[in-house]
Amino acid sequence: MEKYGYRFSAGPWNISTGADPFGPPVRPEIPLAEKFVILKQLGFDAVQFHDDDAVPDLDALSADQIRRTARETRQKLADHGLDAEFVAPRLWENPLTVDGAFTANAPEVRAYALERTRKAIDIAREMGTSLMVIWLAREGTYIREAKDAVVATERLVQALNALLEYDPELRIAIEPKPNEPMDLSYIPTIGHAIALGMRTHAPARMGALVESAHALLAGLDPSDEMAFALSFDKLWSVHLNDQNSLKFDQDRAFGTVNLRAAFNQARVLDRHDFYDRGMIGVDVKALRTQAPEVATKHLRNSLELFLRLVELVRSLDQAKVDALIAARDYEELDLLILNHLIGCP
Ligand code: XLS
Ligand code: MG
Repeated sequence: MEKYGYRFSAGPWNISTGADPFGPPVRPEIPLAEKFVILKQLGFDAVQFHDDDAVPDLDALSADQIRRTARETRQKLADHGLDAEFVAPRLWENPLTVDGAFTANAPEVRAYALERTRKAIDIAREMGTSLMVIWLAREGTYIREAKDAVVATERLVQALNALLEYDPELRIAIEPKPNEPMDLSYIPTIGHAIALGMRTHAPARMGALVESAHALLAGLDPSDEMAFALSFDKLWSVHLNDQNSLKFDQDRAFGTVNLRAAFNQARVLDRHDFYDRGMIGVDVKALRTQAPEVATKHLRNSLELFLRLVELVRSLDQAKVDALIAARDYEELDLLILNHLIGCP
């Protein structure tokens, strides 16, 4: 498969048992090493990790044990010809962080969050990556009066500063999301993420990750969110996926709901040399209805569709586009794009 210089990544959580808030697993759990085999076969180059994907139960382990397990995971990864793209601290599952991690009102919870993230940084280092993605899952509120949003923002800056200090090589990409699990989150969009990074003492080491579905949940166009980050040179990774209107975070396979929006994401990335800037990460869930033996096709489809869309981006008659823009004939441009997408000459 021609990959046009792109490198692809996915997380082990993207091969899942199909459990949801309303029902138990419907497919067997697949061991990590087998997931590596599957991802490699599907054409992926790298794996994204939550800290505990790489080192299970890390809260119960010593610093030495954590490093040793991380090294073992890295070896398994290398045995399958894969790299680690990033490590993300899973700060939303421990009962301690029920009301937030870095922005929790309780000081002991904020201390835990920092401690846990430092462990995730140690893991990243052992895994051979300097990139950490932070998804601020529970940094927000259900009840607006429950936290002071100005204080919460300060706390986020302080936490980021402490992490940047802990490892002078570390680069942090914030993955914004407007809601879920919280009703309202503090860093809902890419603009917030970039602004927050600029408040730290090492803004050059602060970047962002745009997830298509998260932008859609914020009512925004994912390609514009990517474009904004690209213009600041802050788009360090993406989570391509799709979302069928404003509901729970669906993580549908890339392009399966809105093909034109997917085309525009591929277009902004390809026109701005993203193949030289970062990896094409996907964050996609197999449908719960998918039978176990075929429950990786969402990954295959996302990767293949991205590459097909890159071909369509490159074969678009740009001279025609420019002429229509010059004539301000945007309705004709509309039809040109639609015809191009459905393969009508
Ligand atoms: C959830 C997020 C999560 C992050 C990684 O909505 O997308 O999967 O990507 O922690
Ligand atoms: Mg994501």
